[in-house]
Amino acid sequence: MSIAEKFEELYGSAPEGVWAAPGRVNLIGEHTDYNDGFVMPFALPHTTVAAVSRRTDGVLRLHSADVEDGVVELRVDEIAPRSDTGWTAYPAGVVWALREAGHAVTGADIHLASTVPTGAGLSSSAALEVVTALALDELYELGIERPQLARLCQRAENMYVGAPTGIMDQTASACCEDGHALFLDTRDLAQQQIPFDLAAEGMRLLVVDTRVKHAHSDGEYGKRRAGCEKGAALLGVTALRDVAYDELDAALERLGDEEEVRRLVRHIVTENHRVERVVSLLKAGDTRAIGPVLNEGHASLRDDFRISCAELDLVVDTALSAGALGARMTGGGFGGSAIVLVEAVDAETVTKAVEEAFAAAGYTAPRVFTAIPSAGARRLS
Ligand code: GAF
Repeated sequence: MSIAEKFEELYGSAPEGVWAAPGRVNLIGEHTDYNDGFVMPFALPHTTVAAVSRRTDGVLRLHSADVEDGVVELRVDEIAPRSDTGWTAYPAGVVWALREAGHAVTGADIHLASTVPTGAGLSSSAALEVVTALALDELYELGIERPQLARLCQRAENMYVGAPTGIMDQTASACCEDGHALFLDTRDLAQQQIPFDLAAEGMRLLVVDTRVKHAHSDGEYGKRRAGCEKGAALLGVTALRDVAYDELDAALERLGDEEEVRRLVRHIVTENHRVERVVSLLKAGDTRAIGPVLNEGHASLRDDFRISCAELDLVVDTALSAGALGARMTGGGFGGSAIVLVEAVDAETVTKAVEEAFAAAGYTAPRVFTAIPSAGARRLS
């Protein structure tokens, strides 16, 4: 049954439209987005699809093919931050954020279905938020530009769901383009679409989902964010983005014995520099040379930011020993996925090596797939 047919079965008439928004992989630039820094995600072919119709009676009905909740019914004038905790918080949070921004959204019937793996660090939450926001933006003719739509979705996640995340995932889902990675300056949301077609160059980027579930609303993400903000305050800057790479040593010295803050600052400043290096290498057509930069990024997340885990480290170490060009964890950390850059001819060997290492360690078998840079959110029908 198609998503539109399911909508009709649930709600008694055909949807006004069907939209899709993708999950993402981040190539480089981790935890820099709440430090006004640089990120470089690209959209996956995996999407969350929403069939949607407007309502005028203040009722919001939500249904997902992926959970067994049945139809959840809410009232748009009663939904409030932190009032629900399950999957419905994401679409309801978007309705709340739109209304709070002054947009007259008077209700909706929504049916969702997703192929974005959940808890895998691939932004299933952002896909859910962005598809809801785009559908309502178009149906209610709100005329919100994509970057601002992403901001509203981030607000829903921060205020309504209660996860203190940055702007990367929602912007990736809303703004990425087929065959490109998105170089985003999270300070002013300036974007550059960078051509990223590994297949044409005989390479592949593998995503290895460790199956270790992670969440952003628990304390560790927030602790890193608070530590970065403390670092910026101690250094007298608006955000760690303002610490230039060649001023890093001096900045670390000024932080004295604040050892934990020093490590966080070192990661953010070097990571912003790594994004700029990857952008330069890709623009120069020197794609293979990004491999070592990815490796440095992983070491920094593991040793300085301390958000890796044994399973992610095993993917990276095994893949590199088996001949990968570069590898690192991607996304928020504490589980989720790693990315592995390989020559296409080595993809199978590297995949097998990782699978065998997981089996030998007694870990749940990882899910491995090739990431194809795909289109951002769009209307399907
Ligand atoms: C998660 C967050 F949602 C993003 O905003 C970003 O901070 C990322 O972790 C780490 O780079 O995906």
